[in-house]
Amino acid sequence: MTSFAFQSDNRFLKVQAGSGVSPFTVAGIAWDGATTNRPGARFGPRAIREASHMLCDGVHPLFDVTPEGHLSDAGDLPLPNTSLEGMRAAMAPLVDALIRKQHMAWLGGDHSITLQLLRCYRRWLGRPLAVIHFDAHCDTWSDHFGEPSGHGTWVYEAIQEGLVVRECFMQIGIRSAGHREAREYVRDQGGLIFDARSLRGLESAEQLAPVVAQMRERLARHGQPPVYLSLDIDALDPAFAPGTGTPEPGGLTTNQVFTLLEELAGLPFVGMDCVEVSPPYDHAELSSYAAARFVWTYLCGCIARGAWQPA
Ligand SMILES: [Mn+2]
Repeated sequence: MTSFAFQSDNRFLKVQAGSGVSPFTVAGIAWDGATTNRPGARFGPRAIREASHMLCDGVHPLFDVTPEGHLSDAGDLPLPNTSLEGMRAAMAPLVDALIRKQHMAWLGGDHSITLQLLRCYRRWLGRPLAVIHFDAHCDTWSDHFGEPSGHGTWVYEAIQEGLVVRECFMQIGIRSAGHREAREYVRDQGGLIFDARSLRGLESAEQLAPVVAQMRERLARHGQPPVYLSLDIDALDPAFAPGTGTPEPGGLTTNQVFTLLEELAGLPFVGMDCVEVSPPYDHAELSSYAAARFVWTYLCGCIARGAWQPA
């Protein structure tokens, strides 16, 4: 497979290269062929890795751990730069092999990658997943401007395909314009939506405690399914993350996301992705730094409080 210029040979936190050598592994999915507005998320993995180097010798201030010694970087998946279908077909066996060996954190890429990731996890785990989904957009559209699939359809498709526990699909930060049918789809299916409006002014652990409690209660009530975290950087307000393809003012603060990631640590997470970082539209690398620190926080939370590991 050709290695494209935008693919990264850098490593997250400068950890060792490779897979199957540590309990946690990062991999990039440098593909942005399904973006609606501004492209550039194919450069995301490279920029997030670069930004992560700020954290190389860092011990997390809350979790008191460092991913060093727990983490490796498998590089960017060698994917064709062709159609969405072609990319997903090439992605499937690579993802299947990686998730069997270690707990993965995926660096996007646009949000269309998440559908194929969920298909692989669903097949591997043999049961539907809970999803915690940070995003400005509901991603529940039933078509992508005439195409069956894109970066704004994966939630609809994941629910339709039975990849997820409907009642345990939980969205945070939603505020995009759209018809009621799409906006309320997850709630209509039994899931939870904490839209950006309802989260205004809630930032500390105390203020967000009712949100966290509701999420934990929902998971407990449905047999504590394995949890997948999908974090679209555009959940943040463009003031905090301008480098993204479809920015929506009125979003979350970085502190709101950090508080939620910290308070949700210890859930049976099986993996995560951080998507839609588009470095060409970034300023002062704000979005890449936020993304790197979110991934780092997730990994430190998993190391300190426990998470799912392949048997
Ligand atoms: Mn989005």
